[in-house]
Amino acid sequence: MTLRLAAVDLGASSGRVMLGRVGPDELELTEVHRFWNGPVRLGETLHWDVLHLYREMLVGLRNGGSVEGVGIDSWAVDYGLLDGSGTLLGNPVHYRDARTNGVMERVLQTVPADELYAVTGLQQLPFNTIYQLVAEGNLDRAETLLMIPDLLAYWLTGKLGGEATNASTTQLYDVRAHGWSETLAARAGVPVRLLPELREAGDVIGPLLPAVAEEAGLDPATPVIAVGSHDTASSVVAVPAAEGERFAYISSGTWSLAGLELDVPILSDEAQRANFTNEGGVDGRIRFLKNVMGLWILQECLRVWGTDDLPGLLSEAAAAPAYAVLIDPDDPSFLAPGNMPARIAEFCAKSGQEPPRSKAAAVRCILESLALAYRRTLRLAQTVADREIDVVRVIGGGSRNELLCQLTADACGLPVLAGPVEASALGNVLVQARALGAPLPDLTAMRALVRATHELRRYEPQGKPADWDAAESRVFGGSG
Ligand code: LFR
Repeated sequence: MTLRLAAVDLGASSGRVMLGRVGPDELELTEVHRFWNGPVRLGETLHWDVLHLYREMLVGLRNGGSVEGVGIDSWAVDYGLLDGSGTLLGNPVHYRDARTNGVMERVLQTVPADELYAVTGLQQLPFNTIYQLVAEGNLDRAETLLMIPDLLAYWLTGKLGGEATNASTTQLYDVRAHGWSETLAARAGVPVRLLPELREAGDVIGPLLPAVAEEAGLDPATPVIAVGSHDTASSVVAVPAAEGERFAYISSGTWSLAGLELDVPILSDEAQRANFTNEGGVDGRIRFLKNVMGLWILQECLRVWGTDDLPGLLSEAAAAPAYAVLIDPDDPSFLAPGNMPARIAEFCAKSGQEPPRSKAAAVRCILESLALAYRRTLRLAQTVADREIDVVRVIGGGSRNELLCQLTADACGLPVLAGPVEASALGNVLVQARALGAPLPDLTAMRALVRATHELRRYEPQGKPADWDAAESRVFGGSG
């Protein structure tokens, strides 16, 4: 039996609707609609255009034709607030908006960082949902908080609820109790009534509302199914690792999420100091990882340069001198949208380096710096989790970037296995298929199906490890 399933997969720079076919030896995706997504500045505030996302989702569903299920995943931490009648209060704000500047520091005076980490196990990022809600100020009219995929699912079905993997990124979720931490919410001044009932990946949310079904050209009985609604949770489902393999993963896109899959969270002082996160995965797994700034810096450079000739720049960058200029991609100055080439130059000025002399040199600088950040993060993960890593699995759009994959293998001194590219959409349809009865009992079975149906590319480490050691001490003072 082959199932036809629609995956709505929203990344920070594009959204897509993929039609998945899942059968005993079959796992295939066809892109039926792709659309722009990104920050929209309105006055002083950066928003998401959530009605545009909703509309494009419906266009994609219509293009895909009849399906047995619909699943939605997106980036994390951002949300919409509904009033008591279910009306959206304002356009959701983008996590890169400046409203959270200084808020984390303020909250930590009331709720100490140790307490937050002991309950949530979450890395401190200025845009965590808890800080956004505090930045929001007056929440009197708000009755329900819905994360972006939950908001879209609400519009499709009329059903309110919060899917757990995405809830785990709010810093209001108790990672050991698998539920909202009402105590933390109350301590931070977030009204507990906002937190919706939780659902797990695989739960059926409900059928389409009749009017929505008509607009999307679908049968109104079509179920919307909760998947790992945090895109990174869905993409980790599709890491094609074999049982027992000692792998690390890098989910590579606008962000690079680099880390390990664990069965239980690590809430030690060492993990907290290293600022590792313990986000909730599908089937109760823990995504023990750090956010590395990712291809965002490169995307912003391309935007500022007004070019989309990435292939041309990458081949020039491959031939450019190695280790000429290095940055710390996680420097807070790279977080907000803006003139990244200028910010790279400022970073160089502060760190006593000449700025990159050409676009290709800047690309080389960004990719080598990312590879170094991956090396540092994965080594730290090994130490903190006391685990060995034999292979780095790179998944997501960035797995197509051959130069970055090779540099990652070189910097980490480990083989890189790259692919699949559409990992989050694959994880999305796999979880739906299981919910509908496909014989995919666990992650091992899902991953075996990805392995059997997708070509991967292998990169062996090359070059001299000592060169990367020297590069690392230049950027990070050799503390790694
Ligand atoms: C990746 C991602 C990351 C999250 C960031 C912001 O798309 O979901 O996991 O930290 O976006 O939401």
